This record gives sequence, C-alpha cells and structure tokens, in this order.
Amino acid sequence: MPSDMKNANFPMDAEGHTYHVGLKRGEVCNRILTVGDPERARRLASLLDQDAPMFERESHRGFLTITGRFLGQPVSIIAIGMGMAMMDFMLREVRAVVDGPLCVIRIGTCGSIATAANVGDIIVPDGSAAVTRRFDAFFDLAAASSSPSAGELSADECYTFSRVFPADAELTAALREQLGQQLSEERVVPGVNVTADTFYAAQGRVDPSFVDRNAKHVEQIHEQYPDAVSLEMENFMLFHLARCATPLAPGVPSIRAAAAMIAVFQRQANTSLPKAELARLEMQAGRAVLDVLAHTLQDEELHPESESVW
Ligand code: R1P
Repeated sequence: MPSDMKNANFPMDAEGHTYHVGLKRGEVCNRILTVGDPERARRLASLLDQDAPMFERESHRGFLTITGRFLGQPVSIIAIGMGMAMMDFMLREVRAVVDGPLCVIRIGTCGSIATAANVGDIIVPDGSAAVTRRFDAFFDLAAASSSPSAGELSADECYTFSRVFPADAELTAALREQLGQQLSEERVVPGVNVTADTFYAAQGRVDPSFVDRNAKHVEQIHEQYPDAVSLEMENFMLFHLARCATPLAPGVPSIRAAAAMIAVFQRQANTSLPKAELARLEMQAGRAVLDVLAHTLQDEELHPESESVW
C-alpha cells in the first residue's frame, strides 16, 4: 500500500512517489521502453548493460519499472498492463517526475487486419486512431428488439472512430531502419494502427453472449482508415498524449513517441504466432528499440539532475 497521499489533484506521497506508478524523481529517466506484460519487461531488461546499477519497482497497481543503462545511456523499461487508461496513468505520472524531453517507444503485440502483415511481422505505425464503443447505442436493447425502427442506432453508429494521431516521424524512421537490420525489411510493415477500447467487441470479435453489433466492424475500420493494418489497445493514448503534452518551449516537444508491434494474430487468415517465435521476435524488437532510444536525446537536451541516480 502507498503511504499517505498529498494533493488530491495530482496525488503524491511525502517522498514524491506518484499514486499509481509509484515512482519519484530519479527513479525513472527520459528514455522509456514501455510494454504491457511485466514478464516481457523482465526479459527485455536482460538486454540492459549488466555492469550498470539497476533500479526496480513494482507498484501496488501492477506497474513495473526497471531503470538501468543501454550502451551506457539511461533507459527505463515500464510494464503497464493493458488498455488506454494504463498508458494515461504511466505517461502523466512519469511526466510529473522527469525533467526535460521524454522519448517513449512501445513494444506490443497486435492483431493484423491487413494481408500485407502476417503473423511474425513487425508493424511500425505512422499513427494511430481510436475506436471506442458508443455506450448509449446499447442502452435500450429491449425496445430496439421489439421495434427495430424505433430510433435505434444502426450497427455502424455503435462505435466511434477518431482521427489518426501521428507517431513521431523521426523516431518511427529510425525504428524501421533498426528493425529492418535485425529482421529483414519486408517484415517491417508501415500503416495505420487502430487502438480499440476493448479486446473483444471493439476489435470486431463476435461473442454470442453479448449484444455488440459488430459483425461488420473490421470492414467499417477499413472504410474509415484505408491504411489500417493492426488492432491493439494502447498506442493511440501514447500518440494522443504526446500531441497534447504542453511543449517545453516553443517548438520543443515534451514527449516524442513511436511504437513497434509484433503481429500475433492474422484476423483474415485466422492464424496465430507460436509462443517461441514471439519470444525471439520480442528480443529482436527490444534490441532495436533500445538502440534507437540510446541514440535519441542528446546530453545537452537532458536536465542532469533528473538522471542523478543513473
Ligand atoms: C491484449 O491481448 C493485449 O495485447 C496487446 C494489446 O494491446 C493488449 O494490451 O498488447 P501487449 O502485448 O503489449 O499487451
């Protein structure tokens, strides 16, 4: 349990630890590799410089942070669990305790909805849209089934489709180049990612136990976003908040963000990636992301005091 919190607007304890992610200044640094699965975070931490000090904190809300060095540069690996809300917690709480620019790259898994991406390919998106359930469309289900024309929304009005929020172009290009060297260029796929607010209904998975009105959902996603290639659950919030973060100075972004996703499902072909292959790809992606992070953010951009521990 965290100790007593101060400031209801942005809770922190007396030592300056944030409420959910549980980090204080000096425990997390400007370069961040974020993942969903804490076990993935631990495996990727084995790539960090083994002769450098390593900090580890598991918060009471399931966030795991490992801070160390890669090629001598400070890097934090943060596991956040799943969903846009968890990305929001992590970014806001890390932003509050780190000075200077943040560079955040997510490694995740996703489902491919494009023939261009097979299982085992790595998708590095140009941007991400959000698709979310329109809750009110499901309020009056009894009236709708007795009188389908009685003001009920049609299936294509049951989900909202946002605009595409871009990833950082420079980081994205660097990531594609690094991954292309690790794998082969044709296995690194560009396109638009779609972040869904749920794994099942908002990704067009049909579940007879619930009314979801999503039988044509993936088709609708392709109509909205002709370049849509993947479905997952966090990238949109990363790109959205990077765009919403108050600049550090005119023209100096507070957060730069990019993502790499390993396709574990191919929805059209109904295939899935073997676990051993996922483990291999995740280490390759990890090496590429850590390399990009280590070569991003020059010393003069960083506030030395924010990295005093590292
Ligand atoms: C769903 O199974 C989870 O896997 C994907 C989705 O975005 C969601 O979080 O990503 P991770 O493998 O990073 O968790």
